[in-house]
Amino acid sequence: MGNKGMSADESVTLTLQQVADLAHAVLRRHGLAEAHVGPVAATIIAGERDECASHGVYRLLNCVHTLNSGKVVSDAVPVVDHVTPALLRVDAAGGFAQLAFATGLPLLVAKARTMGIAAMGINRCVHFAALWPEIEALTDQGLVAFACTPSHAWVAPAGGTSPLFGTNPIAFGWPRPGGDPFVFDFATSAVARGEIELHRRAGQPIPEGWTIDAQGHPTTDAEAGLAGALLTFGGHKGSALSAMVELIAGPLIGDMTSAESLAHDDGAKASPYGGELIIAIDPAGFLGAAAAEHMQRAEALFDGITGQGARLPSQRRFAARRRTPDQGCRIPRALYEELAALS
Ligand code: NDP
Ligand code: PYC
Repeated sequence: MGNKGMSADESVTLTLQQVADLAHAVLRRHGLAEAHVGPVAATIIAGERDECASHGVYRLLNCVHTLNSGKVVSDAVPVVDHVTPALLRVDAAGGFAQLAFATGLPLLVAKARTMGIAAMGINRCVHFAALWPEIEALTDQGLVAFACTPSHAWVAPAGGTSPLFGTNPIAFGWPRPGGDPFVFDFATSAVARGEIELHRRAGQPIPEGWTIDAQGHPTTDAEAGLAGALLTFGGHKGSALSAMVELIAGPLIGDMTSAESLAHDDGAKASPYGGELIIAIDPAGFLGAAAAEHMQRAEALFDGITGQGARLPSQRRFAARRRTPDQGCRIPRALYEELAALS
């Protein structure tokens, strides 16, 4: 759900600078340490710039709630552990994931270049953000990237009716010569929970197939769906992918599943807590000097998609990114007023 359908009365338009000022002011006002303010705000500003409303300034409400409920360490100092030549861990020490990611990024890139492939496990982090900013940080370096993280147990496995999985996003990026990277980033639930929350705030019904209510019946009522369970995308296929995220960004890196994250939350309704797995692959690892030639060959695949009128994932986002610096970002007036009061 974007913010495009709103009337002028229902929305305010902010410049990107105003979005940035608002994000910084809200985070500082609620005690987030200066080292975290920039990285956390950056993902929120990027979300608004790319018209990803579920992970733009709306997320400031979750940040403030998580800070106020003591469920994030506001001044955590991430610690990097060089595990093997191809593996590193970053202990986020209970802080937001963004600073931990930024702290580990240079070593992840260096290891991927040396080993051809490298993986970074982030542990003990609070994760509320979209994954594509992290993916783009790697494709910007010419690396192929994958990332995933569990969240809170909000999603029923296919065939079941009780929340067990998180909304568990998976994201992938492929660097492209001279253009925007190929990036997809989506929840393994039918939709991110944040999207349903936006529908609830706007008093709008949700499409069939997103949720079931607490009695296990399909519902288009956002409130009832949030109180019940989200469904996975693609039935058993999304369900298996969601289980994979639980495993490889949970027990495999010694961190929490979504059910454990929700238990740790203990009713606070703060952002999810646990781990994230990021994998970086250097095309030169397999291909050496032939990397450029084969990356160029991959372009035929993208041409084959767009050539038949289909669009690439992230194409909408990149178009928004080119537009918002001039046109600004439209934000629901009620949300803006709530955030302005928090700043
Ligand atoms: P969507 O279902 O909207 O899917 C998003 C992805 O699909 C984007 O890459 C999008 O590109 C692409 N896409 C959408 N429509 C099309 C189309 N018609 N053709 C081609 N590609 C398309 O998003 P979700 O609700 O599943 O997730 C939204 C965000 O929520 C993600 O960024 C995710 O990381 C985040 N999230 C974070 C969680 C966390 O725990 N940290 C948990 C769950 C979600 P485009 O952007 O260009 O439209
Ligand atoms: O929208 O599902 C979601 C979500 C969970 C954590 C961050 N976003």
